[in-house]
Amino acid sequence: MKDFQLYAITGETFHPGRDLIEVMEEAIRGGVDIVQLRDKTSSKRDVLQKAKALRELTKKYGVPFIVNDHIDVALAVDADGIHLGQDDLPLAEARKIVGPDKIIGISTHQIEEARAAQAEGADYIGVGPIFETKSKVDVVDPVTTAYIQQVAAEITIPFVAIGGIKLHNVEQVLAAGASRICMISEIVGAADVKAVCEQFTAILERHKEEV
Ligand code: 3NM
Repeated sequence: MKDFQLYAITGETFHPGRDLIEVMEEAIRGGVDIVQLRDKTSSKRDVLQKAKALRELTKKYGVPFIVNDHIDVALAVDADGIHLGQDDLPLAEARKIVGPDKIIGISTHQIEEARAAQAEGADYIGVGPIFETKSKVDVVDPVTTAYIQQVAAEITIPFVAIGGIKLHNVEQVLAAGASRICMISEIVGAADVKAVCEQFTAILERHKEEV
């Protein structure tokens, strides 16, 4: 898969009154290079409509588009991939449905899950929640940057750090060995979405030069 560094997940509760597509376009223009639609509450029809609009947007900018959980929606709009949690369809069954060419990402919260995801053929894994977050219900306790260090030392597929990442703590995440970061609230809840993404992009670029 095409590599990425700044991953934005949708979270409409963080931008009341603002259009989803407008917010995500600002994020992409600020440097977001992969987008995930994550919607745990809307009807399948509404998720499909949002996915269609995001597919069009991401295609326009050449940015990969991932759908969380809804494999049928992902296939219907020809998304680039799907993202699955530990309680969603197992990777092997999902792979049978989407075929060899779609990206499959898996959320992991401990090294055993990371090892399993890699062994089963995940294209990337999520590593988190690094810090406390209110963006995910039933979230496990923060895994801290120690989990990033563990994954960086052992896992060879791309991994992205997630959960409570903010401008003020992102340096800790990068220092622990992550080179890809994923956020909901700090990006889509920002007063100036593009400006925040530009700041993250600059930090990531600076970090790349340092390592
Ligand atoms: N997955 P925010 S943490 C969607 O640990 C999600 O797998 C997590 O939102 C995981 O950037 C999380 O607002 C929420 O903290 C991320």
